[in-house]
Amino acid sequence: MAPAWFTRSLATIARNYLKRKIGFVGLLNQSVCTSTLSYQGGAENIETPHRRPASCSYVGYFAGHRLKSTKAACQFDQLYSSDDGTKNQVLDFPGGKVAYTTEMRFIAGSNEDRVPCYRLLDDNGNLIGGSNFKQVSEEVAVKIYTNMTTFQVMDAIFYEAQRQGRISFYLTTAGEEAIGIASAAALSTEDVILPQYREPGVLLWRGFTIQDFANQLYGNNGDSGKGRQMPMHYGSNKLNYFTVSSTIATQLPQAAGVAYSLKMEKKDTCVATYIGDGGTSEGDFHAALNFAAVMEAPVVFICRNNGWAISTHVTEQFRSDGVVVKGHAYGIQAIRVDGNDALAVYSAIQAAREIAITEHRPILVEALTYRVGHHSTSDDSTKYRSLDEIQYWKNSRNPVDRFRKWIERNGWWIEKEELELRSNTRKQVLQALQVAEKTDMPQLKHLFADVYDVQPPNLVEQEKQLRETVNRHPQGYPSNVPV
Ligand SMILES: Cc1ncc(C[n+]2csc(CCOP(=O)(O)OP(=O)(O)O)c2C)c(N)n1
Ligand SMILES: [Mg+2]
Repeated sequence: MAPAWFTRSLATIARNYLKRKIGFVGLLNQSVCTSTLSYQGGAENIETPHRRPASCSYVGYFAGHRLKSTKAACQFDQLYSSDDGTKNQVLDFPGGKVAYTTEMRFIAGSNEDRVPCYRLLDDNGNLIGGSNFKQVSEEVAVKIYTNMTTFQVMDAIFYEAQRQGRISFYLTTAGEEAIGIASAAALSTEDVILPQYREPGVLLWRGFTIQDFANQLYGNNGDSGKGRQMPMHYGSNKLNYFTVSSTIATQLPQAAGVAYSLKMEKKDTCVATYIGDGGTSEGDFHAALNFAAVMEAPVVFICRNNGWAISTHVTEQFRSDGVVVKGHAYGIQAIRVDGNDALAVYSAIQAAREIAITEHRPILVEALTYRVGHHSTSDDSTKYRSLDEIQYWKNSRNPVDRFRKWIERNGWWIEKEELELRSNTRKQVLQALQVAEKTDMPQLKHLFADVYDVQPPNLVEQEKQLRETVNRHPQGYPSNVPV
């Protein structure tokens, strides 16, 4: 009889052959979503790395070209079996008893099927029957929607302001509005946020005004950061929102530390920290997950997997089934959620928060979404992805439209309110830009303040040198910044 590994290899060859033949259909099968909140873990199977051409079909977008499409027994479960007659013998080892086996078996790097994606609303905003979810009140649902709409209007105008040269840099959140805003709705305002950079929706939810956003983009006297950060690097002490850091993933180990301190202080709060798919390749991501798991820190790691890290596609980013499976390696419960379904995001984050606080443990949430805009105003995403792909996500998988259809069907929202909201927001944003433009800039001295109680000699020297340089070359210094 052929050994088990030989039979498995033959099956793999046959599957690969079939996949090449049925490719497209197989990919469709993989993008199926589910609506249960009880998933505990899993992994996938991979084959030869495949470079994804920019023209690749958007239908199989998250299916990944290296993943198998056929159904098979979960190899993950096999990890725990030792059905070879030696199961009664165990090694007593730190962390628990380990069963012996005589079968030489390498653990599969991945599973056949991809981890399902939790969703509640279909693409047309219909609530999927039998859904298991945290109820949302009319008040919260309408606020989620009005925040998403306000954000959309604000985002579009700020982006245009950058194109007109009025501000130096901008990043849109288009396509990912639901993640920031619905997660903020599920959290308490006492929970501490350590953001990446595409979650200003959390700030909007917590009361950061349109004027606050505009002031930060201009770096004027109204900016609580006193103009020391690039545009988009929002922060608010009052709203428990750490200032954005450009350096990818540094917020994650910090979030584990903040969460640990909340636990030591016996606070009934948690930390929510955000990261993009690209950031999960940083060492900080792995250190943070491990640290949080070992220290049992109440932190919800929310990964916005939007398929791209600037121009790097996810299939070139990792070979695992996305991010959700990485929780298992660190002993962290994880869930994959449809990031374009605000109701599912709200429900999953609320459940994650409850577990984090009551059980003192971290949770990993992978939200599948799509960045409809360019990475930033320094990027042109049409150079590495097709217009069809962008249009598909913008139109057919739009998170804001989907949620609106649901609240309209519930009788919570009507067209008239929509028109008023958009027109009022537009006026407010334009007004905020004008005010920000006219507001004075912070004095030069602020560049050297607020880090040390007493300025150290090197900073004293640097400030002196800068002032001398400004005096020598006044024409090279911006006239609107008071010395
Ligand atoms: C440590 C570090 N490395 C590289 C960069 C440059 N950088 C800025 S954003 C980014 C991509 C991050 O991935 P992701 O969040 O998935 O990107 P997005 O979805 O926003 O395009 C990179 C490489 C950085 N800011 N910090
Ligand atoms: Mg990304």
